Amino acid sequence: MKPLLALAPVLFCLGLLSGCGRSPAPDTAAGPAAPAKIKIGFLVKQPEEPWFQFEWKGADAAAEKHGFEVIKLGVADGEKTMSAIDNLAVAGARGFVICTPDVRLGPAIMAKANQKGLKVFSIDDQFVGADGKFMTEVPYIGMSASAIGRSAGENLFQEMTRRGWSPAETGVCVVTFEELDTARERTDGAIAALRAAGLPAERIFKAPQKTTDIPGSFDAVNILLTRQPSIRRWLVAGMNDSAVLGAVRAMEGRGLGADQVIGVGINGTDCLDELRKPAATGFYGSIFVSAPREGAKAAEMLHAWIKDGVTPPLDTRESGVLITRANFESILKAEGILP
Ligand code: FCA
Repeated sequence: MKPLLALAPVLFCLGLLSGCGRSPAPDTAAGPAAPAKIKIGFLVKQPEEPWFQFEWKGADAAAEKHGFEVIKLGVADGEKTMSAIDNLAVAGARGFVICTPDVRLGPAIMAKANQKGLKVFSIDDQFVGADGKFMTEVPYIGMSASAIGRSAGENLFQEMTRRGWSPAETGVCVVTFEELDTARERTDGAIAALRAAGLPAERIFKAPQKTTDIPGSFDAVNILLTRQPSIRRWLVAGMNDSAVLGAVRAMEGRGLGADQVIGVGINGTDCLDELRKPAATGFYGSIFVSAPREGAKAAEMLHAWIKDGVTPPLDTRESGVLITRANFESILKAEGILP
């Protein structure tokens, strides 16, 4: 083991967590010390993405309300995930919520958590077992991925019809990340809705992204646009806002702007700066799902499981609603996302 890595739990313990490893304060003359708060971890694969920051916000609000503590950590890969679980155990956490960086880590995460006596609640990206099937025995909360994808497709078609574009002169760019089930279910849903609305299969083009961020989508869509230079009107779908934002940027690079591009993302949290731009862009809207609500629910269910032995439901799904430049502020204010 690298020396720094070996020191990591100790540094983590000393630096990040006050009270770590200490026994509860002794009773004082003023009365017995308050019982130590239950601690849970909340590990996310992409802490730089606003979606996950909003999940953390929701978890913090739940912790405040119910009197527990949340240790928030980014886990970009398998190694970081495994050491984060060790660190949580050292810090006295009793369980954790996790959006794993790789769904195939599910069995390894469960083995490590069981060894440390930690309860696990999975969020967004459902664990996949060695047999390739979802690990449905691990409690999970996430999007109704197919329905939300279909909603993106339906809204794309509606806006295309409103603009009077014909299917024959329109291309559909679907930014895909099919190795992740929730992503594939969303983009398959969008394609199914567009096919059902009458878009011909040969006008639908997949752009597979290598990484699930804006640069990953930008690169994938540039390849598609080089192959299809004659298409000058595009509908854009993808697994989340970042996928659609990368596509919109790539299209702008080819001179295709708000009049030629209709993009509908998913999440509704990672497009706020885009929707606030003074002039419209090709990013028309997003299917908003409440990240704070998901984060809060996951944290609350895990806390109740630890504290009172309330077994959480194994599968909880959240639905979504379209936001656009016209309505995002009022919807997100009502949801508590915007002040
Ligand atoms: C995945 C995506 C996130 C978000 C989440 C619900 O983890 O990477 O952007 O859409 O599902």
